[in-house]
Amino acid sequence: QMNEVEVEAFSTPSYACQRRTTLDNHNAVLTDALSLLAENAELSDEDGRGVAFRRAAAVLKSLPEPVTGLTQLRGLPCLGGHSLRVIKDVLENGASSEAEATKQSERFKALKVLTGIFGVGVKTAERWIRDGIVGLQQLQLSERPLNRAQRAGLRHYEDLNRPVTRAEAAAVAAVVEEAVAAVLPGARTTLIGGFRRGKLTGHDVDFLMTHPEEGREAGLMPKVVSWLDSQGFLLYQKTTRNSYLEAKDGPARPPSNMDRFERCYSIFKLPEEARRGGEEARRGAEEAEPCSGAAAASQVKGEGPKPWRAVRVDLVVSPISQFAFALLGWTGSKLFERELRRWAGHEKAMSLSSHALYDNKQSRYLRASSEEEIFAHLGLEYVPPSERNA
Ligand code: DCP
Ligand code: MG
Repeated sequence: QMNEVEVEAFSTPSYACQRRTTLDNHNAVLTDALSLLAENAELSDEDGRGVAFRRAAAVLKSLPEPVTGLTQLRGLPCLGGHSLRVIKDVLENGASSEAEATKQSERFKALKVLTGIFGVGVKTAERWIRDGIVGLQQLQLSERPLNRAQRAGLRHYEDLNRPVTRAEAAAVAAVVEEAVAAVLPGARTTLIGGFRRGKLTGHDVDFLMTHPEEGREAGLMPKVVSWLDSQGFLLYQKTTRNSYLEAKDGPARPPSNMDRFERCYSIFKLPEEARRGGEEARRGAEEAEPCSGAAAASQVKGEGPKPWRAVRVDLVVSPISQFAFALLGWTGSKLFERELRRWAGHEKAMSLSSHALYDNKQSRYLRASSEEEIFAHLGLEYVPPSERNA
């Protein structure tokens, strides 16, 4: 009996936005298993189950120490029966048999490969799998009609499935900043998404652009895109329109994740010298003079690696009046965002979007010019980006 009380139970608040979750995860083996099952559920059109696994993983990510026994988890929120069975399995056997079986399953493997193509969603992947297409070669041989995004996705499959590093993100940032400065002096560019949270790698690089004078941001996106295109930086781009109009007395948004900012989904062609960074590239050119001729010649002959890589880049534009909401809404993590909206709705009778915060009781919008103010409106302690890694 004495032994059982020795290990103290953890305790934690139930919404991820009430917790501080750094990248320092002490329970990676457990959260990897739960995240894999979440991913499988999402790929199987079982979003409810997916969220349940994501919430369970997020609770474990926020713990200050590794979990060693199930008794420590008593009283923790978001740990349902299924998640607890997975955790028990890992604690007792070193791995989750369900996660391992999922990883090995032909269906999961095929869904991963096919949805790994930019422009291919679960529905399309499932249709292809039903027709016996489970890999890239089969897809190419099948001569399925592919849309422009999917053709680009297939062409750059390898690059786009290789994690983007911080150095590469910085190189992309330099290009985007140059574009913005060229087309609208005074406009501001902010790195958002995972890299703003301090992640070392990402699947893409996300940017938010605005101008300190309301309205001056209008038309910025097409100008930036055409500058980038004219400089040869774009392998693919699709811009979507801003259709957000603030209702006079309605809720902030219909219950949807889709954002109505002017947004650009793109694939950048990032030159090797930009990836190495301006400074280093310059030094390299001075010191390596004798070799550079040979390197150039081998490239002309089609030898050696290609001197660039494809990188997924998302650009978003917001008017300055919505900037804080956009910044908060696009910094993530996805679960942190979902939990913020759930907290706002369920605990505060407010609706939060990447555009605004609406108070349903007061029937009015709550203004904010910083993330800190939004947390305050929501009655939450401020959580900095590096601690939003739920
Ligand atoms: N976002 C969101 N809901 C979505 C899509 C995006 O809340 N359906 C927000 C939260 C994300 C941010 O936008 O953090 C950027 O989306 P990404 O898919 O790029 O996710 P991350 O940048 O966090 O991770 P990574 O790019 O490393 O996969
Ligand atoms: Mg990202």
